Amino acid sequence: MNNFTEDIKTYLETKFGNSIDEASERQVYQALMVKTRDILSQKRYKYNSKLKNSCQKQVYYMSMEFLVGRTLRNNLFNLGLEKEVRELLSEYYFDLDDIYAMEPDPGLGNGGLGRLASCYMDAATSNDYPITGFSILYEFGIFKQIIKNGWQHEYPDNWLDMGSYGLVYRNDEEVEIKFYGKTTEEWTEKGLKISHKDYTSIIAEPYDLMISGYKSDSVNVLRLWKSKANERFDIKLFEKGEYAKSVESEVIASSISRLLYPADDNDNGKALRIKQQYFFTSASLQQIVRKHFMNYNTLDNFAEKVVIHINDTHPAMCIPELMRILLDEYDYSWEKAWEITTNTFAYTNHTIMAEALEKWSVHLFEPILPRIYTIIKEINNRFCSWCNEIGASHELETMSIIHNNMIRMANLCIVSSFNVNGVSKLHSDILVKDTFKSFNRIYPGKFDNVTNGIAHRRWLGQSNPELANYLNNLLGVDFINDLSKINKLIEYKDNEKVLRDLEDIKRIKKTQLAIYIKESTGIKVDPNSIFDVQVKRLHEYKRQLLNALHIVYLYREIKFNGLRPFPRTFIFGAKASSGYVMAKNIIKLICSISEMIEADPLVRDYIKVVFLEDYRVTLAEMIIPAANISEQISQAGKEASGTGNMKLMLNGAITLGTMDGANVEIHNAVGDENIFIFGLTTPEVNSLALNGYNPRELYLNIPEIKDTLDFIRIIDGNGTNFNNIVDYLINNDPYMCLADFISYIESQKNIEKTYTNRAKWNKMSLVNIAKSGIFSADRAVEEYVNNIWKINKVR
Ligand code: 26V
Repeated sequence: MNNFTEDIKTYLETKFGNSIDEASERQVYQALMVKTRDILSQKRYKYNSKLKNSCQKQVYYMSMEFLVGRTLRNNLFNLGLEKEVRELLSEYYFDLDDIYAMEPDPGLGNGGLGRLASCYMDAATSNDYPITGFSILYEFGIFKQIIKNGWQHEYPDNWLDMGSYGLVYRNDEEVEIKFYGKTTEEWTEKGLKISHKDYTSIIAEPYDLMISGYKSDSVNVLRLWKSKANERFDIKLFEKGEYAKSVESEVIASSISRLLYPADDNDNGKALRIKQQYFFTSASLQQIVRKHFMNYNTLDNFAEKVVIHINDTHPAMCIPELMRILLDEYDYSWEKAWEITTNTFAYTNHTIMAEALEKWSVHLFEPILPRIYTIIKEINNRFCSWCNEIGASHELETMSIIHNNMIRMANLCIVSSFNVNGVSKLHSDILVKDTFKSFNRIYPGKFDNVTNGIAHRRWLGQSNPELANYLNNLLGVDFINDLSKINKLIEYKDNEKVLRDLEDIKRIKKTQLAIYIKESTGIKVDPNSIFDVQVKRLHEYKRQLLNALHIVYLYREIKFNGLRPFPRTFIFGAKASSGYVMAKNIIKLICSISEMIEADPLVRDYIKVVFLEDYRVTLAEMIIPAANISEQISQAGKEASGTGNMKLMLNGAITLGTMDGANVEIHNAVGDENIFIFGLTTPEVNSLALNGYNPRELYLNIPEIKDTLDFIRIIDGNGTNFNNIVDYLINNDPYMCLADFISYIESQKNIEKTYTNRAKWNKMSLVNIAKSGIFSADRAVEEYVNNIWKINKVR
């Protein structure tokens, strides 16, 4: 540690010519970022040599998204350096928390899928598993959301200006990626050779982000690829007189890693998205194969030493890319290449929402990636013939990879992977019984489940140190190392003092959040009120609208029917895809309800609505520890798992949820009496849809629904009205908000009643914390390791 202190001082002196007491916060920030990265690089070097010597199997985790969150606090926490650094800085009147706050939150993802990838990198590293993440170094991460007059506006997130200090540029490992052009076949002495001509050449530059493990010697890497034009290639073209073409590489290169697509619903017709996908999968695969060949001088044992995990279908082009490399660059036969490929890949499905299941039009795809397209076509031809042989041809309508001139990426992944998993028990069941049931018939045993998990070291250890320290002292077990030990807390479920202490800690976190809310929205909220939290992407299926309907219902009850409820603060955080009109209208509605309440001297003493702008990892770390209620109210069967539900539970919030995704498993863990479950179940939703769902009838026959919807028509959004939303609910209501409305408000009443019995509430909260052990990412990673990856720890 002395060394680290000295290193910081030396850096400040040599880099800025300042002693630490002359340094600015900005300089101290930079020094800490760079020096922490250097420690990790050094540790990485040792870890790497162990890894090399052991010749063990490794995992490569492919994901278009990693929501890493701020890195400095995470790294200092993991390295056990936080306390010392804090002391050093305070000697010179710096506050470490202010320094932390200078780091941009790298928003290289949209939501749960990207955050999950980061939780798994953290957990696998803390448990000493060899894993490398691959993604894109987006110049602009997910947009910054600003709410103006209730409407979402998007601004670029230029995170690299302050965020690049943690990255290591590895210019020794650049690779070339080829787009467009045409392929030709030539007979050579080695047989039929495919060559790719007249292509546009792009260079992928690797930047490494070190991932530290908690109290461990392991340092894994998240490799982020940045695109740049291939200058050598340009000059050649230029010399050949193809001036226009020489600029093409520049144009494509400058766009590929420019921005993260800020959508998690569909990418129909986006050529740039195809290029992004191929760019990072090709770069990663080329590097993996090259490294393997250098180590073993053969690729025959590739699948024994390498497992490549595909996080949703976005990296699916890994599959034809590995085939291409094996066939065209290493002269493998189709059969041998296919055997290696199908033993290498494992695929996780994260959604059954039809819009989000990726499909590419052949017309768009083929010109961009001519060779990759012919390989996919051949995979499909062989798959279809095989289905004919086994008598499954009648199911090709759903199973074939190319259908109606569209390439169905999930089908490609299922056919080509040795394992396919869903992300919660319910979701995995739906995959085999419904979405992919034909595949399950022809590939028995290929499908399984790994319920998601969260990095509790971040979501409790770092974001709620008050609770973490308290539990540490109380339980005397290292649950930060092993979350299953948190179960010991259950022994205190009737201990009044412990229950009161937990309530006090919650109050501290609520007070901290209340200060932030005041600063950011101007709304003064009471930490004694119930903090009712719904934070997640804005989607119709997640039903933020149902939550809003309940608030309007309460508003009316207070205003017109004399209801005097226990005070409640409804807290929302949600980004909408930039082109998602309904989602943006729902944000506007929530903000307008908030204003309406604030303008009403009677109602505002009982309920408050705050919409916190720019929901992101850093904000989640502030909101989640302060929550009393965790709203997980998606239509049953739609939320694959959810992971916010787990983070909130771990921090003592009680779930108000449908039987959807991992809520089902939370319900199982805590028991019926420690959760609020409402609404239709998945089979009920399905049969209602089948028999014809009629929301208008509900509107006409149920006064609570009618009054609420009629009232929404007269809410004034500063010139905007919400008739469109009301009409949508009455005429269509695709996610059945109205069908679940009465059940939802009943549960909400029950919550209020329960909350006023503080002892009972606190006990429920304690049980939730105590039972959260199974939702640790350590458990999930262990399941991936044992059931799918079959890898060992680095020793
Ligand atoms: C889909 C698409 C579609 C094309 C446009 C870009 C894009 C970007 C992301 C996605 C991902 C959609 C799937 C997804 O986010 N699933 C979520 O995964 C979480 C982790 O498993 C899970 O907890 C959530 O329930 C699930 O919605």
